[in-house]
Amino acid sequence: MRNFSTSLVILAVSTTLAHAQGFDFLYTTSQNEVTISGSGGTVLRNVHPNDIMAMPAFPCPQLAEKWSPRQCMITMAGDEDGDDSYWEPGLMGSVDALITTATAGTALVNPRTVWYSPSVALNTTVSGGVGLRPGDIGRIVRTGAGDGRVQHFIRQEMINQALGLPIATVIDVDAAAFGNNQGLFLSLDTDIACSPCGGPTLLRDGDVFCIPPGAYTMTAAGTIGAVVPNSAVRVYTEAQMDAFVLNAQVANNVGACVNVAVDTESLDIDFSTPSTVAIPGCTGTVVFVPTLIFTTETLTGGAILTTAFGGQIYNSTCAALGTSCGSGPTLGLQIGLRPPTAAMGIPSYVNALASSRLFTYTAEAKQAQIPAFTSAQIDFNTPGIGTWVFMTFAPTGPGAVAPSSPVIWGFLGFPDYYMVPNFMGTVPGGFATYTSPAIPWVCDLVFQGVTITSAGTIEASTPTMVEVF
Ligand SMILES: [Ca+2]
Ligand SMILES: [Ca+2]
Ligand SMILES: [Ca+2]
Repeated sequence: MRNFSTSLVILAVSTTLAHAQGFDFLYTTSQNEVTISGSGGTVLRNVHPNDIMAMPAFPCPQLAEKWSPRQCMITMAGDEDGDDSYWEPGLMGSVDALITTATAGTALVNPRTVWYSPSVALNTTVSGGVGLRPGDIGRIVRTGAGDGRVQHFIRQEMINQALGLPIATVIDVDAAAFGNNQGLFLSLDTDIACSPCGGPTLLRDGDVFCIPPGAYTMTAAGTIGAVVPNSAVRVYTEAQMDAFVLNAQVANNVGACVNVAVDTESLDIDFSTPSTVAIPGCTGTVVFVPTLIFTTETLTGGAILTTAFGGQIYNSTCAALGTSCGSGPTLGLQIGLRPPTAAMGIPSYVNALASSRLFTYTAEAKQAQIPAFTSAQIDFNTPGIGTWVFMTFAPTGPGAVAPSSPVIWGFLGFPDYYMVPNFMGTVPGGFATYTSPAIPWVCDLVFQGVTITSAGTIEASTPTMVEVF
């Protein structure tokens, strides 16, 4: 053990953190997919719509691995539906919108600091309050009241106010981008008659609208505290989004040319093309619309487009993130996912997207529920040369949630550890599986890894749970 620990430190400091030019991306898929890397044969290869994926800018061609597995969300959320089981594979349905409030390309984000919108509401047994609804953008946090609480970046009620809708209207945010000085750009999942800036409007699911910087106030916590009623500005109609898609001349997963948007599914600010379009806002103001990266429901194969130059396939640091119309299907390889066949791309469209600078360190139980007297197996994706594996017992019973505490020495990875950790063993870096001794009790367990980075920091992996029945 001493030997392992010593070599871990020495070898870890001899490697360098990748400081890449260009942007790393977080994204989600609309369907189950598989990583092109195969993720070392671990369960981390199996991608679900409630897993958040990381696609680093380098190396080329780009790979994608899980960054926030659904097991991380499940651990953070606790037994949110009060059924006395932590394991909820369909938690939140899908992550259908993602934003980071850190300056893209500079600050690191983690699963506690990104903001997201679900397609299915997080239940409120643990969180209390309104929870995290499809019309909200928020995250699962620990507060003074405990773990499994929800912090909102913006609430459904405020979006309704900005759109001139009755505040209790049920909506589903399915695309979002935010810039500190640019505003909050959104798209909804269904058409709705509303009254934003400019009066009565049939807002389409393909439309993109903005709550401009002058129309909201930020709280000290960096969330939106209030909005001006009827202040939302439709910045692109669905017809304009159709035109961007058509102009991009991109193929879908069967090689057909895509010429309509149907439903705008993800948005991000395109910092690589920093031009803006000025459009009239309310009360004599002007809204400056940055170039937007976007995806639509029609972009099976996972192509990613930009509004730059009237609509183009977005170019990452490595390649165009889509196949040009007439050159075969968009396969999914361009976003690090494995196509079902050489001639057919992934069925997913990209469902949420946010550029950031990423650190990936994940854990996921091979099986979330195991019988007593069997071993738990935990798959790790470790940056650096090894992981110390820790385990703790989680509270049991309806509405239980595992208590976490800040990792005060970490800067890059998951910011919390689950109490009280017991050291279990080690696994090598990269993809590796930890196998526990047979567990002779009925219990709920949280597993988490710890590693030392090349920067000399001690970092924690995302947590994962195992229920022993
Ligand atoms: Ca449950
Ligand atoms: Ca949503
Ligand atoms: Ca939409």
